[in-house]
Amino acid sequence: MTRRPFIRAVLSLAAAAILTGGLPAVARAAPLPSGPGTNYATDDPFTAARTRWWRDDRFGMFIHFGAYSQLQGEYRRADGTTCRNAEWIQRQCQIPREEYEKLAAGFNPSGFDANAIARTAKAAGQKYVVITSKHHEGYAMWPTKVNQWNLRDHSSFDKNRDILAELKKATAEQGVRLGFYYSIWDWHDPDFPDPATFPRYKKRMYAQLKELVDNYHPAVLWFDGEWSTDRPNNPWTERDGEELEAYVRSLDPNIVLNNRVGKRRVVDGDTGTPEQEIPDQPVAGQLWESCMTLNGSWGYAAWDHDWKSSTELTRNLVSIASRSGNYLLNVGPDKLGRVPRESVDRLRQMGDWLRAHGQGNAVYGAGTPGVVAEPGWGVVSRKGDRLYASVYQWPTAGGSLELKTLAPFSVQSARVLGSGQRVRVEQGAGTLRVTPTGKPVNPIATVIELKIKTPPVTAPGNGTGLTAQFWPNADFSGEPTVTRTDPGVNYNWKFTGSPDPAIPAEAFSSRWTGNVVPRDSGEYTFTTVSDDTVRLWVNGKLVVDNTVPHGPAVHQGKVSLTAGQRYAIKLEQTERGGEASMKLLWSSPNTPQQIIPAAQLHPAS
Ligand code: H79
Repeated sequence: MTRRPFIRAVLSLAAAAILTGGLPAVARAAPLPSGPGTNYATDDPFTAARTRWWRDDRFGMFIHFGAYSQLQGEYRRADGTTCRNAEWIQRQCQIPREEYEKLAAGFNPSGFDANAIARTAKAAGQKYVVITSKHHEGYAMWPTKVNQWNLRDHSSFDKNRDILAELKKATAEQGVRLGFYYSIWDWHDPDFPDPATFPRYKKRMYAQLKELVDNYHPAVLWFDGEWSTDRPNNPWTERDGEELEAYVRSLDPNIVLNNRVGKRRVVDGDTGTPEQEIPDQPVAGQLWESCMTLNGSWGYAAWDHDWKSSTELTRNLVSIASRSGNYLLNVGPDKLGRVPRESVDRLRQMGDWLRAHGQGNAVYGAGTPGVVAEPGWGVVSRKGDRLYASVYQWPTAGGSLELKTLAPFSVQSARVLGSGQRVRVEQGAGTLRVTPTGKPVNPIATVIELKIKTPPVTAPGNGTGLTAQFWPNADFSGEPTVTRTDPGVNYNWKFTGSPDPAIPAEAFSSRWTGNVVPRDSGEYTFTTVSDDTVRLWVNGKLVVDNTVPHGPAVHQGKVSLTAGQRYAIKLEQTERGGEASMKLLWSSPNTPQQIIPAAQLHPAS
């Protein structure tokens, strides 16, 4: 991205001020990247320094707090009947706008204690907090200058308080990061539902996001409400997502973004967002984070006593970490801003488990084990040369725990965290039998740590990338317009971008050729993220083959490779209109999922 000359920046600022009709201008020091030659994939989130903390931290606190909290989950109509919901209460209970505004005017969360919340997160072992800055109701929880529909200007709350600033300070003091949820869908802004006026809403949304970034420097922006609906209408499109993602990255390139910044796809943002569910294996092509409630509600609901047990919650966290995901676990403060005792207790119990005997090693900085399959009696995570077997069903006396091995390794030592008992380990063909000799340490999960040794990496790699060729047509006809060496295949061209300024965004074809050299031996999974078509050959074998034009799609193929050997590789992609992307990742028992790095790739000779 090149910088505009200063004078043009000043002119564009002035123009923006005129266009927004007195609203805070969306200040742009540089134009947003777009057009042929733009690649929206700024780095590989699986390995980038930017996402390092997020990939290691694994456990965050979600906070749903808004004007809806004032109702505490129940709306009493004039006729005496009641209707129950939490953060969707305005819509689901069809509360008239004027009445909802009247209720919000009485909102006074005087008991909101940022220090207590930050301490609760810390005690739970949660390393980051994501709080709703604005939910679907459109009510801003900070003193935004964009409108009056916010906690300072439309409430009975202390005008001198700013709960997001309080939370920023309190979390920083605890060494916990802070991020913001922001709903694209907005039930309050009259310009939102009409495509004709939607651009005016978008300007206000951009201005609010700039306030959030400039004033609070969030580590995460967690978008939501990006889906299509007609009650009320949501005009948000993939193109809007392309622009918003570029806009947020222009405000602060370090922010971790979820995929609801676009349309919740593998090519949107940095992180996938399974909601109220846990994938049963690592998500292909994208980092991921499961968000879940502690009971059945996001916002506070006085009637919801359906609390999950700390056993279930802790096992969820350990299971998620063993599949290289994060857990964003929600609390909903009541109308005074107080986190329910039941939530605090459960979080505290999770923290107790994580702190005890170093069991947190099974979670923080840990991920999928690679060398063993997930067993039926618990889960196994891995951190470097340690496997952490979190045992949910402890074997009866003399019984053993079986693991199916997926690659060769030896076990150097084994111990039960928090117990001096001996652990017998027998390695068979394709199996590992682990036999503890004593009692489990605790009923949530008892962790067996195995120190392992994998074959040494004999081919660290000295490659530079693949030969890349690009044609300004969708069928590889004629000579390529551009030939170069690409350090990896990590492209998210979306609608406006393309491989090169000389390649038009609407129709092109791409081919990468050369050799791939694995660092170690084993079965490699090649993953492509592509749009509109893809074909991948490894060692002459066609392992991914989809020539039916598609939107952003993930395909996988497996190939057994030997360390240090050169294998011919060829990848083809075509763009036939709309969006385009092409990413090439791999994983193996000892290689976590990532864009295939340049060091393991060699151009065609
Ligand atoms: O912020 C939380 C939820 O309010 C929000 N995302 C999380 C993080 C969310 N929005 N939608 N959904 C979750 C799922 C949508 C469910 C729906 Fe319905 C089914 C919308 C309409 C029917 C649930 C049930 C909401 C209203 C009735």
